[in-house]
Amino acid sequence: RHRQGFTVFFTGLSGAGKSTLANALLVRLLELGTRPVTLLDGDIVRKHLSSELGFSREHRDLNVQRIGFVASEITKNGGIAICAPIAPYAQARKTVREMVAHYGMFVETHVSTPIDVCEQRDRKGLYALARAGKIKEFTGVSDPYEAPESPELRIDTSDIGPDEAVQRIVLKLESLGLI
Ligand code: GGZ
Repeated sequence: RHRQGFTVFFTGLSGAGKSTLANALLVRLLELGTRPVTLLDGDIVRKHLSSELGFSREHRDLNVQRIGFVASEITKNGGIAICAPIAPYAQARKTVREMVAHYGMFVETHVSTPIDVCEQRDRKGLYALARAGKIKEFTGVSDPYEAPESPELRIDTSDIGPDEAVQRIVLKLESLGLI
């Protein structure tokens, strides 16, 4: 049982709640203990794997590709990868999906919290800086976000809290026979 690995890939705007959900899901999956779990959070990857990259389309795509490669290796070896980059471009997400799907399920989860909510939260003050023109190419302000058309899951964190969101993801993983 549970021999096959899988990847949960969160995508959404800055401040949408990707990291919060990814961390809560990590805790839950570790409790279940079915497989080793690896979290590839956006800022951790940026620090340790993509420190030379900026936020042009090319650099974002390369960043997302690297995350996808690591996730596919984890999936190949029977583990669980949880990824949480913005990943604004549909084509890059599709490439990652194909890379992972070769070895196990790719559960794309769109964290669809509307931009006005993200901007009202503005926990790191980045939206204010972006509006003031002090951060260029900021997703949702001066750079695109291509929302997924048919993700496995869509979660708006202005509707539900992290516990309920994690419960929904767990139910999805159960219905897919993954846990
Ligand atoms: C978007 C930016 C930018 C720009 C810095 N656009 O909320 P955060 O702060 O902690 O997470 C965001 C993070 C985005 O990095 P990712 O690797 O997830 O992006 S991508 O998937 O597109 O490669 C944000 C911060 O970096 N940040 N400048 N211009 N977010």
